[in-house]
Amino acid sequence: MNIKEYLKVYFIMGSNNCKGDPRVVLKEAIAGGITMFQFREKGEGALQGKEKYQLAYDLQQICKQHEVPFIVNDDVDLAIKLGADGIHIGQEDEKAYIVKEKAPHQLIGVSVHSIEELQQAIKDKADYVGMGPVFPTTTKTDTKAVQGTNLIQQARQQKIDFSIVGIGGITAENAEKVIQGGADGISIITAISLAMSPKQAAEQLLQAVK
Ligand code: TZP
Ligand code: MG
Repeated sequence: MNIKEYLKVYFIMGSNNCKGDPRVVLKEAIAGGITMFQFREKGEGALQGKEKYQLAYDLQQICKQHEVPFIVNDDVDLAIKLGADGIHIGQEDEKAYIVKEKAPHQLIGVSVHSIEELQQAIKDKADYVGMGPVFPTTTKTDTKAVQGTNLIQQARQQKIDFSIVGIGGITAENAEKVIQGGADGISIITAISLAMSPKQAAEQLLQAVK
């Protein structure tokens, strides 16, 4: 499967995005059809040290059992230690080309907010970029301005055929807009992590991007 297929329904989660056990949420989300998973343990009450490692390990095992790629957010050392399938970094993290040098066999994802940042990510040999927030979100408080699908559309107008996933406030109701805007997939936190049924939520999101 290529990266654009993995990006279709890209679920992101850390322990503070769930009410219950994140392991249970992830198993349900996988049963619903998510195509890739990112462990993003940050913000208020985030686990640290051994506890963080243990949760990451458990979630990675669940992904392995179901052949879902497992990506680690920010923490390059953790990603390398676990032998994760990939690493996702932001603009304020280590530079993508340095991460690629450290982890040449892992997928590298970068959050970008402009065409310049997109071009840089491509130069740095990233494998995909995340663009957002597409819609308003309360999950991440230090986001850039909401931009709809403008930047994604701009990239496509410039014939940039790079792998792009939208992020921020995406639900089954608005997911189609993101794909129509030119994204290869959607990445979501709370529409799955806080759903009454993460399985059903994932199914509906998958349906919306098909
Ligand atoms: N980056 C931009 S918006 C966002 C991140 C990590 C949060 C997305 O969360 P949700 O709950 O899907 O809006
Ligand atoms: Mg980061």
